[in-house]
Amino acid sequence: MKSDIFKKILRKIKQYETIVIARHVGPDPDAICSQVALRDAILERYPKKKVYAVGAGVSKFRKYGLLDKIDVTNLHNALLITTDVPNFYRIDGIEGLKFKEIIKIDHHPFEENFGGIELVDETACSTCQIITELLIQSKWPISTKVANNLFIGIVSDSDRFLLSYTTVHTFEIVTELLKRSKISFTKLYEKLYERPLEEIRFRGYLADNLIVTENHFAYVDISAEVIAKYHVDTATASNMINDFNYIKDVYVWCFVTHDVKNNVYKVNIRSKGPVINEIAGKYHGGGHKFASGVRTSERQDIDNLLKDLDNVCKTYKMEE
Ligand SMILES: [Mn+2]
Repeated sequence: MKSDIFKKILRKIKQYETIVIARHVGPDPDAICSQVALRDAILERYPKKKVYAVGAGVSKFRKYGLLDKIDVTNLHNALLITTDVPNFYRIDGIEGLKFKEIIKIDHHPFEENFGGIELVDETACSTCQIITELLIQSKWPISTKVANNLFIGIVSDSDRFLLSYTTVHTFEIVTELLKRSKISFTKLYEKLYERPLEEIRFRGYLADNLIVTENHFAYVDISAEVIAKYHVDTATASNMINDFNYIKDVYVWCFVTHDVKNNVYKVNIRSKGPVINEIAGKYHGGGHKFASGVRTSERQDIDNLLKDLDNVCKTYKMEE
């Protein structure tokens, strides 16, 4: 029963003096907001505890709250809570941490057991949805600061309740969150969706340069020169992948960004039907059935991946 796991988690939080909360590398708003909201909620309930949200900061997400710059190697007997990450190696900022127990809270398809308490709800639209549920069950008061972040994480990961992971339960949880916290949620959209003009122009480039195959597979291969020309960064395209959701007759679409500095190709893939996470898995990637990513330093991997994605569209087209 989910409510039993919630109780167990709340008991562990009560029990530990030092709690470290971590999420995946290359965070998105759900990852950042889930860890920051959980940290703040625990601190509001237990002000004397030492609770840290760790991992590399991302300047554009500073508006959701600051991360704790601490040396985790000095912490002992900590409770480690991971949010929004299914595999241990992708947890950011815990190197050298001697944690005593671990709790995983995640909504990605299950990948591996961390050996602690596992709260994996693949039906949740976001990790923030699960954290909200946990806080509702805890009966702790939910502050404006915490509620704002939870709402942003839910809205962002479900792409404004557009994606298929959005369920009746999502709306129930959100309704409860809004009732309890009374936050001005429509004001938060500006915080979440405001972007620099450079990004809007870059989105125009993506739309202009999208290649669509006869099998209904669409992709853009973005060079380092283009990134420099538009004054954007190597994460910009991946944050725009959902802007291309409703293109008629496109089944799968993908952006490949070449990050020359770190010698890595970052790939974001979305699908309207064909299952793509197994294909991503072949190239050191993974994710959800219809929303996946890949990171590889090999150009050959990219060429093969694009071929595989085109092929999965071809098969899908024949089955249609
Ligand atoms: Mn998420």
